[in-house]
Amino acid sequence: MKQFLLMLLGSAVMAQNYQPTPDNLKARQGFQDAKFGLFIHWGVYSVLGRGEWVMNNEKITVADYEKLPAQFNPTEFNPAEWVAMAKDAGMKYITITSKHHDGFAMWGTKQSDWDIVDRTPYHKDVLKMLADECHRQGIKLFFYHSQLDWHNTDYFPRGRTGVTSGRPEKGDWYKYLDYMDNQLRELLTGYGEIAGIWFDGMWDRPDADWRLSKTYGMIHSLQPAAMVGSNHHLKPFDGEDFQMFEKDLPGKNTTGFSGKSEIGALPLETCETMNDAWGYNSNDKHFKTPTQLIQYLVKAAGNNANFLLNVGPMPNGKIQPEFIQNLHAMGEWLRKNGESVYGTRGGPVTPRPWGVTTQKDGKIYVHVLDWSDELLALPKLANVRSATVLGSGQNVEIRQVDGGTLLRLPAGRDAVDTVIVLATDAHG
Ligand code: H79
Repeated sequence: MKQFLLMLLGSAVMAQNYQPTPDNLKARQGFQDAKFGLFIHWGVYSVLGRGEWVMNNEKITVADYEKLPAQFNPTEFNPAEWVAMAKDAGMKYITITSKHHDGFAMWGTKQSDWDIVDRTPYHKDVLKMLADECHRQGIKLFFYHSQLDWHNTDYFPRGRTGVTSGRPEKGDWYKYLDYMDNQLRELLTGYGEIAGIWFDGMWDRPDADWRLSKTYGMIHSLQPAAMVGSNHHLKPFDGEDFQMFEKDLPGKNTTGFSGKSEIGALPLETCETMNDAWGYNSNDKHFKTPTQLIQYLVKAAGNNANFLLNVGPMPNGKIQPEFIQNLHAMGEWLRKNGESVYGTRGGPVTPRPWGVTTQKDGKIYVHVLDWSDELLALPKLANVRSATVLGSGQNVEIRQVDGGTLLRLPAGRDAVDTVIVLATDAHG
């Protein structure tokens, strides 16, 4: 009984022992200010051009999948171009797959030879090349890291996926976790300042002992400002610094797996694809339009969340032109309207069918995304001194009425987003 109580006490203490450093708290603010990032899914799967789940979906065995690296030679890869593209789009950080579910390391890991340096004719550490360029151009870099592994034999007992990989029915789980920790240590010691680690795949074995406190503790001790997040589709665990939602705005569950993602108190992020694929899919022409992408960014900001928008580069190292064009269009919009997004937090009016609000520095930005009528009624907003259209500065009539605040919207509505700036007395 006594032992049981001690155990309970132990786990209660363990569950609450993470104290973020001041630098980490500052990084969280900077992260929320940044609002817009580039997600990059790149691995040997790009050779097949059928997405990053191809090994699992097409039941490719490890033995056959191991034939891919020999065909992966991204001689056209130019990290300066990628970073310039992200900056042109108005993105403030990059999150790239260091290892996806296929276990293939996109850097010269010493923990195995299942990596780009040892197995491909390219022989170069693309993460190092990208990290150096990010530091040179002053853009933050996160690593996406899959905890799930379809290649490592010690990922055993296996979970919901990766069961058709032809691996032996035995393995040492804790040896696998050591391997993962050792790989993470390489990433956090050999690549300069890392903004954070974006974990994915825990949902493959929801009941396994993932030894999170050890892994998270190691990351926080190696780089205290680096932010840890995990796409486990649950509410955040102790030791995490941000919370992400895959293909869903916070609180929404259109994917079917965000149902338990209760919104916590940490900085939020939502990620989306430009077509329907994360990893390069040569047949996927289902591109979202620039308007849809901009509106998603605005809605994310109105939901107090960042937007991490994905590209899946081709096996030659280039990014397909459709992606580049749409990213450029987003940058054009942000160069004119970025004030209403960057550095903001979710506004005083929670998201509505007509749009969202954001706020910063004594200003409320009313983003009218879908409203054709002249009058827009908001809940009562006291202390508003003036209302103008962002960009033109055109005056907007505002009237306090019983039970609310009315805006008379300009006749020429912007098809993407009509932004009304309310100057308030409150400074914050
Ligand atoms: O990296 C990208 C995807 O490859 C990865 N996350 C993004 C960022 C991803 N992996 N899986 N999913 C997205 C969808 C997850 C589906 C799930 Fe299930 C539903 C996980 C648990 C329930 C399907 C069914 C997979 C396991 C059981």
